[in-house]
Order: sequence, then C-alpha cells, then structure tokens
Amino acid sequence: MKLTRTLTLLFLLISMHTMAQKEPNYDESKVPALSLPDLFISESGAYIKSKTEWENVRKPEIFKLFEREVYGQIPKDFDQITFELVSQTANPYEDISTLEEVNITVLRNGKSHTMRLNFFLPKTGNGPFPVILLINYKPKYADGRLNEEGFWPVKELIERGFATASFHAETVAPDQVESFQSGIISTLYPEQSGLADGIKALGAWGWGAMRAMDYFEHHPKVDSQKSILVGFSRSGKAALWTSANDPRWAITFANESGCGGAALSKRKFGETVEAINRRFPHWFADNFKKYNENEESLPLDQHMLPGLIAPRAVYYASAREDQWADPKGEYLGLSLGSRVYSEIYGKKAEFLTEFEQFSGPVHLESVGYHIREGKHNLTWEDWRIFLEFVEKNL
Ligand code: GTR
Repeated sequence: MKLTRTLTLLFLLISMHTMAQKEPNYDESKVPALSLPDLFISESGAYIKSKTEWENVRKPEIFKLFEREVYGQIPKDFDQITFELVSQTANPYEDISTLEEVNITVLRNGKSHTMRLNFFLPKTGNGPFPVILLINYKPKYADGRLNEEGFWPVKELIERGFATASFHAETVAPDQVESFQSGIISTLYPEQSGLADGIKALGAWGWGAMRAMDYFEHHPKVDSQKSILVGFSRSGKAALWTSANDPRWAITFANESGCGGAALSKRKFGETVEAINRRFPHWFADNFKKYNENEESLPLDQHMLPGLIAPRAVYYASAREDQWADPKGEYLGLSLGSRVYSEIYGKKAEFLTEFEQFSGPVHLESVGYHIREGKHNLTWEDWRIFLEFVEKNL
C-alpha cells in the first residue's frame, strides 16, 4: 500500500516535471521579432568602420562577452608540452597512409595530463601536407578505423592529399555532468571550477584542439598554416569557440552545431538555451544559465561569433530535417555575421539570398554554407561539399 502511494507520488512528480519542460517551437510564426545587438556599435556607442577599430575595440569586446556569458575562458598557459609517438602503423589504409598514435602530455604546476591524438599522414609525396582535425565525441569513431556514412572519411581525405587527425573529446574532458572535470579541469586548471565564467567540457575540448595544433606546428610533414578544424554538433560548437581563441586555424567548419554554436539563440526555435543547459549543464560556463528562458537579456547572439574568426575562413552546414538545430537560425547566424568579412575586410562575402530561396551551397570568399537533405549527422555529402569550399579558400 505504502509502496503504491510512493510510486503514485513519484509518477506525479515526474509528470509535473515533464510538463514543466517547454515544448520546442518549430513554428516560424511564433519566432519572436528579432532584436539583435549591433555588430558594429561598440559599448561606448561608437560606430566601428575600420579594421583597426574592429580589431582593437569591437572584436575584443565581443570576445569578452562570449567568454564571460557563454563558453568560459579557455586557459592558454602551461609549463611544458611533450609528444610521444606511441605507435606507428601502416594500418588500416596500408597502401596510402601511416597512422601515428601520439600521446600529448601537458604539465602545469607539477601536474600532468595526457591526451591521445590519432594522426594519419599520406604516403604519397613528402608534404608538408595541409591538415584536417576533427574533434570527435563518438566512441566508435575514435581510431579512424570506422568510416560509416563518412563521419571521419580518413581514406578520402588522404586520397585528396590531406593529413588528418582526431582526438576523442573524452581524453580531455568526459562528456558527463558527474565527471567532466576529471580531465584537464581538475588536473591542470582546478581554478576554473566554480568560476561563473570557468570553462566546462566544450572549452576543455577546444583546449584539446589547440594542443593538437601544437603537435602539427612541430611536425615536419604538416603545413600548419593550412590547418582546418572540424566539429559536428556539440564539437561544432567547441570548434567555433576554439577558432575564436586560436588564430592558427585557417578554416573552421561547424557542421549542424545548432544552439550555442551557429544558431541564433534569440529565435528560440528548436533547442533553446534552457533546454541545452538542462540536458547538458556541463558544456557551457555557468553564466550561460542566466539566460534560460531569458534569451532577450543576452547581450550578444551567435551572429557575433563568425566575426571573431574573421578574416580566416568559416563554414557552416545544416540538415533539412535537423529542426532541433534550427537550420534557418544557423544560416542567419552566418549570413548576418559575414558582414565583418565584407564590411571590415572587404571580402566578397555578402549573402544575397533569403534562407527560404536558395538551394545549392553558398560558397563566398572565406565564408560558406550548405544545407543538405536528411537528419542530424556528419556525412560524406557534408564533407564533399565542404571540400569544394576548401579548394577555393585554403
Ligand atoms: C543534441 C543536442 C545538441 C547537439 C547534439 C549533439 O541532442 O541537443 O545541442 O549538440 O545533440 O552533439 O549531437
């Protein structure tokens, strides 16, 4: 009897909790009228027109806003970094490439953390090769031996003359609320814990990408000036913030990065700030939670992110059925943000077409976008179209 009552109470509590969670909005007519912060009006009210003003005034202001309110501060300092080649093999693509499995060990304040990088080099030619890094969070693709649907198409990339590498996000910060700190945060950067603008998992993964770049820079067969950073979904968000922090990436590709990545938060379409912070409280800085169901008061939006990467190239992609990631919000984030490329850097980067009107990829100078049919995934089709952009922009 008592058990039945307890169970009924539990059931009631669970249903109340579920009801309290808002249904996502997929109706364009319910999207609020957008009032977005102006890219070019500085905090002191000045209108920013020149490259010097942009780089000295407005860009640092916007960077600080994202750092404080959204992603947290990626730490840049450490005492030592070492690279250890743990194994070198011709497998799994023995005719065309070599796989180097590398331990990257970073020392800070007497503590050390090791992350693993899987790095494929073409066998044809001496290089130096342009390099593509994928921030991976799917365990089954960790070693590059699996290539279902082209998630990490190592063979195809090697055949096109790229070196390519990937690290598994969990070797830097586990993707769980209970344990995300047990990677670099608790070991190397314990002071980040508990800060309202401290990094969580996304920032830690970005730090991992930077350490991979340290490896590329020291590798004689890599042309690190031609390096491409790729992320999908949660790692797409991480890739964008990484590139905003680290100017060494020539091209940054965020595939279906959605809320907290490419898509405008203030549209509240599909995944919202509240929804992402509730499901993944260990991704963004604590400050971002202030904007749960309160996007209006965000002092920024995602259209301000591409400008932190400019003038280096940036590429977004969406999938038509991936409404949760808000394809239109992703397109707007980039098309509005591309004004930094055209107005400050004088590039041919204006998006001339409304989201509803275009079909093929939009490949402009240093800025590109495509949408494909289908669901949320990183597929060979995404890579293939992206590589056409790379050919013109690397
Ligand atoms: C979704 C999540 C997104 C996105 C994605 C992923 O369910 O709500 O923010 O990051 O998963 O990483 O696969």
